[in-house]
Parts: sequence; C-alpha cells; structure tokens
Amino acid sequence: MKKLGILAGVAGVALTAILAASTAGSADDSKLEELKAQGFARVAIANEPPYTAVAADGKVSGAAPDVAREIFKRLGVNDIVASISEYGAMIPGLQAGRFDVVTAGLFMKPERCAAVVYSEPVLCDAEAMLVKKGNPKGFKSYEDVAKDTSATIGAPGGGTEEKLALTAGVPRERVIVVPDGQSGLKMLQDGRIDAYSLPVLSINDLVKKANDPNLEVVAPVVGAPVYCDGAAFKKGDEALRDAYDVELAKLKQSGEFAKIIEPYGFSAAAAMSTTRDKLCSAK
Ligand code: 6CS
Repeated sequence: MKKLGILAGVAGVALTAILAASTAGSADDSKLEELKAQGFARVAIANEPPYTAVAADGKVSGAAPDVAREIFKRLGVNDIVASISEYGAMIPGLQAGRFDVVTAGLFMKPERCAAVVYSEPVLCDAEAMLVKKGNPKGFKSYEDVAKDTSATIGAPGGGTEEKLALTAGVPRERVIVVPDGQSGLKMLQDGRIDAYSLPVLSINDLVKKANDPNLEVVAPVVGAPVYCDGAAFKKGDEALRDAYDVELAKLKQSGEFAKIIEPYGFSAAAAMSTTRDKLCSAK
C-alpha cells in the first residue's frame, strides 16, 4: 500500500508540474492575446525627439514608437497609444500596469534590467551637455561639473544623466531635475543652470530647433558610456517580450529596422553590434 502511495504522490507532483507549465504557458500568451483584443498597446514615452515625439495634433512619432508600432502591427496589435511620463516614473508605471511597454529610449542598465524585461537593443547613443557658447566653465565630463563648486547641471528626473552626474560627485543640490527639453534649454539660456545633459541626438535636436547662436554642445561627455535602450516589458510578460524580439530580429535582418531608425539619426549597426545580455551586465 505504501509503495502505491509513493507512486501516486510522484504522479501527482508530475501532473501538477505539467498543469503549472501549461497554465504558465497560456498565462504568458494571454498578454499578447489581451493586447490583440484591446486593439492597441499602451506605451510610455517621454516626448524627447528624436527618441519620442508628440505633435500638436497628438500624433506620436520618434524612433522608439515607430519601431514599436511596426512590431506590434506584425504581432496583430493594430496600434499604440502613448502616455508621456518622466523617465523615473516609467518603470513604476509599467509595474503598476499603467503601460503595457516602455518605448522611450529607456537605456538598459543593470538596475533597470533587474526591474523589467527588456527586448534586444533598439536605439544607441552617447551622452552630451548643452552649455553656453565658448563652454565658459570648460566642461568635458560630469566630474568637471562636480569639481566646480558653483556649477549646476540640469537632467531628467530618474534619468541616466542625473545618475551619472550624482555618481560623478555632483552634490544633489547642484543636479537640477528638468521636466523636458524645452525647459532645460530655457533654463540654460536664462543662466539658471550651467549645463543641460541629455543623449547626443536629443541635445542636437534641441539646438537645431532653438536657432540660438549662444549655445554649444559638448559631445560625447568624456567618461560616460554609450547606452542602448530596448522596449521594456513588465516582469511576467517574458513571452510577449520574446514575441517582440522575434519580430525585431526580422526587422533587423531585412534592413527595415535601419529604414525606420536611421532617418532619425540612430545607427542600426550600433544596436545590432550588441545584445541585451551584454548591456544588462555592463559594469
Ligand atoms: O534612459 C534614460 O534614462 C535616458 N534616455 C533618454 C533617451 N533620454 C534621457 C534619459 O535620462
């Protein structure tokens, strides 16, 4: 009787495992099915051209949403609906279910890779600083800002540049959180900050549109890494992320990926030369 009991126990465990696996499998697939039924994916963006942009008529563009829109279409999700968010609020918003995915140039870094599930790389860029013409304080690095005890630097809240400045030793009170590019530009022009830091392509876009001869771009910021973003999904949505990656790989292989992102100034080769695993384990 005892032997029979043990066999029944083993069978029960096996059956539970099989059911759990199949349930988990169906639970994973349900997110994509849910988005298909919903007819759109809710994406978080920052409205920081050329990564992401919202026109006056509400039209969403930018390299990240354009890639996402194309991939979701191929997955049977007809459109994307974007919400503007501060970088520091994107991951909490994703985890709280306010967005289905972050497609905003949210750079892959170990601490973020621990909190979400990223796709393979999409947009890569170095860091830049916008300063007054002539770079009067001679900034080349975030450490230079730290050494100048009177200097202040603007950066997005919860963003990479804020973290880089703090890590380089700029005291909290000299790192000014700036909500968006236009505000950062104005604060620099008004002399309320001595530098404004964003990725190179974002700063270049601001300068091109500002048409102000009294501005200068310091790029790349010495000592700052080149970062790449990926689409960021909620933990538990690995199957959706995997399906996204299959379509992203096809786009990269066919040359369509380059056609989408390179007109914005991004390099397809840069994104294809690295991987999520490498970026998430970078020191
Ligand atoms: O991932 C980030 O934190 C940074 N990414 C972009 C595209 N702009 C600024 C932000 O800090």
